[in-house]
Amino acid sequence: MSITDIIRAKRDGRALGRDEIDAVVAGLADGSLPGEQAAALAMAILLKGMDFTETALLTAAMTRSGEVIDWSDMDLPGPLLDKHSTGGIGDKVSLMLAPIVAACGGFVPMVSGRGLGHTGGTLDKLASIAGYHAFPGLDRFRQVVRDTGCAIIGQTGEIAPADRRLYAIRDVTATVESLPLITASILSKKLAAGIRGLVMDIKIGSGAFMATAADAHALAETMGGTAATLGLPMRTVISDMGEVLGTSAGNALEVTEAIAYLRGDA
Ligand code: IUR
Repeated sequence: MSITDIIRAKRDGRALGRDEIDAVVAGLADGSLPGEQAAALAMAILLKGMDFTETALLTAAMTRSGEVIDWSDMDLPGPLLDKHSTGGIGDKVSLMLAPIVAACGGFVPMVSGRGLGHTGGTLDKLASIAGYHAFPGLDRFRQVVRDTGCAIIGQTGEIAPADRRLYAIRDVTATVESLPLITASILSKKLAAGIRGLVMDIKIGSGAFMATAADAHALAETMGGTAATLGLPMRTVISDMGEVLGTSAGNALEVTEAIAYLRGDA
């Protein structure tokens, strides 16, 4: 089986099998898959789609392409949980929710991204704190989650490296919008962080990355079916991003607002 055969199979609408998907992901992670072949396959997936089984196989392979954080030696006295938002202008929920879940006894190892399109990501907001160390290494990440209940970091080279490479290729080949690729990208990072439960907040409206309800429902269905196939408990919320959440929009302003809210000042 050559990579060209795999691209041709997907181009012609055939479902890919485990060996084919594993070969592609291995080549993405070790750099042996040329960018033009990864781009052609991403476009074939965007045009022909993937079923839940293929999307789950892709997600699992991308999860295994790097480190999968093992928490078992820490005997954490609560569940490992996370929430992910597709993002929108003034969406600062992660900054508030991670400490709230920690205060309730959960543990939140959040791997966050930068903004997409016109929306700012959680990592962009945290970067406005002078000295914030967003790439601390996995040992330090684990310690902070154990000691405080939550930590938010960026995607390091250790977490789902196949996703990092594929995302960079999607970004310049007009293939970001593929639902199976979005699903595998988000869920592989969550699974690599070792979580056991996820809330997925899919935003719609003028301040969101996805503008229409139909797109949001389609993503919810793909993510829900894939998470179920992988045995990850997940709930999906579709929520309105037609206006700023809270009172501020802008990275530093949103951090200030979130801190004031958590202190009970707002
Ligand atoms: N966030 C991710 O981590 N991956 C994606 O493909 C998108 C958002 I779109």
